[in-house]
Amino acid sequence: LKHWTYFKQANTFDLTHWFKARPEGLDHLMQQTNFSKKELQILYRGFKSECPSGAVNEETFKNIYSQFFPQGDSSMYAHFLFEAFDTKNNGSISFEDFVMGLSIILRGSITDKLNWAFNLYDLNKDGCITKEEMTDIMRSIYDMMGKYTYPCMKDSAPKEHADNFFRKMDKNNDGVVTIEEFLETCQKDENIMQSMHMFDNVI
Ligand SMILES: *[C@@H]1O[C@H](CO)[C@@H](O)[C@H](O)[C@H]1NC(C)=O
Ligand SMILES: *[C@@H]1O[C@H](CO)[C@@H](O)[C@H](O)[C@H]1NC(C)=O
Ligand SMILES: [Ca+2]
Ligand SMILES: [Ca+2]
Repeated sequence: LKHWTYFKQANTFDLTHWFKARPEGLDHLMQQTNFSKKELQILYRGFKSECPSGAVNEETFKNIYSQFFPQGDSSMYAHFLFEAFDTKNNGSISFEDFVMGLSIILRGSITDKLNWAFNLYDLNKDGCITKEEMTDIMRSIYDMMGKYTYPCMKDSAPKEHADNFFRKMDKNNDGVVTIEEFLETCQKDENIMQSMHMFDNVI
């Protein structure tokens, strides 16, 4: 989770500003997330130093992201991730959106995490994952990691990864993976649970 380590290193401390504007803010966030007051303060410090306006737009998000993956092109994956964090779908991630997502990723139950991942992979947010969506996600991850990281990687690798995903997940063979299929397969399959850790490294 190198990104969040980076956020922790940021050094402006300006929590009072944000919470003054919403006195109920801190208690509310402590109830909504699994972060302590101290952790929220550290996260806020980092957030505020990257995004003094108090919200992140997609361009800023992509810029921050690209610093972690200088060897590849992270813009597509950052775009998908942005849409998963931007729960109000209005082009801006507030501090609340940010910590809510982060809490699920870092402190949520397995089911919370899987639901979050499903929503990320479901690019058009229509409730099911198509093979095209999975291929696009895989391609964005390969692009981000950089082609040179995988000397033998073929251009067909993202597609093969997506096909493999579908062979495991699409139980009724109707061409889409639903949340029920996703949860059922993930919870039963040790390998998939392992590969979810790949997700830990790129989020
Ligand atoms: C998005 O919505 C949030 C909360 O409703 C608001 O604070 C923010 O200004 C909005 N951003 C844009 C770009 O409309
Ligand atoms: C907090 O943790 C509990 C237990 O793991 C989980 O059920 C809950 O959904 C989590 N909430 C968030 C927002 O992470
Ligand atoms: Ca979809
Ligand atoms: Ca299906």
